[in-house]
Amino acid sequence: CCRMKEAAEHNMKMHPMWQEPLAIPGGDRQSPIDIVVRKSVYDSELKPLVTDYDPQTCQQIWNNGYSFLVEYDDTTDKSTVKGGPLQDKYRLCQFHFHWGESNAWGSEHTVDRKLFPAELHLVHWNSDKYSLFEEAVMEENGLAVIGVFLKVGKRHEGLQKLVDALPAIRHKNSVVDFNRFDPACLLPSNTDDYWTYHGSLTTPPLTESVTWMVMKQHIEVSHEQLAVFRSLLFTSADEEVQKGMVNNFRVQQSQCGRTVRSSFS
Ligand code: SG5
Ligand code: ZN
Repeated sequence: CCRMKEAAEHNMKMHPMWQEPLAIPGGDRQSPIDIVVRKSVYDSELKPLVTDYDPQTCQQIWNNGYSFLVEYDDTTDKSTVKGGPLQDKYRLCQFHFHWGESNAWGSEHTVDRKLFPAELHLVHWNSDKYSLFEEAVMEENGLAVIGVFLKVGKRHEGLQKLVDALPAIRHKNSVVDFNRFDPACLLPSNTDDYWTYHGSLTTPPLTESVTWMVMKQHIEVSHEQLAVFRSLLFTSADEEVQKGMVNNFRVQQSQCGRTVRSSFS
């Protein structure tokens, strides 16, 4: 664990967004990790995930200098996930992606060390137990994140509406209205098969409050669509030296004795 923690600290110091010194939490439940398929444990109690998203809750898309986030109105239970490994109902607040400068890497999680060119994260917070994201983010079972791997292949129709909005938020801190986007269109056709484990946020505050649910099935997007992700910038319009937004993933963290469970055998 310790060596991985050092590596993570090094990675954070180098990070464009993570410029301040950060208190790292305990460190034995950090994300992302490599999912070792033959070490994952099939759990027949793991139910299918139930997502119920209302596209009307989609509000805006913004470049936060690390990724682009599609944000949802989370003041009511209109867009939620339950089931799977979850005891409670969790509300969608945003989704975002991590990607590489080339198609050879970019994902945060890996499967048997296999890297994917990008990874989607749908971030939800426990609205049965907490009343705000900010409250849930500190707590055990506070957050639930669905991870979906992206592979390069044919163009993804659902993703294109998003891709078309990206030129308007090229620079850090730019925001535009973005409405009626159904995040369900980005899920693979089979959401019954997934891996789950207890982990953390992969960006500050790195809190160990996340139930991760990583889909076994990937989605396909075109090289051209990923190229538009890569045309975004880490930097704001007034900065002299502009930096392309690529490789916005955290280094892998140690398993530290955790078990990854699978919903499928
Ligand atoms: C938290 O973690 C952060 C996100 C961050 C994800 O949800 O939220 C907060 O800290 C809100 C107070 O950051 C923001 O929303 C910026 C305000 O997402 C990103 O920075 C985009 C990558 C990271 O979640 S993750 O563990 O699924 N990668
Ligand atoms: Zn993420």
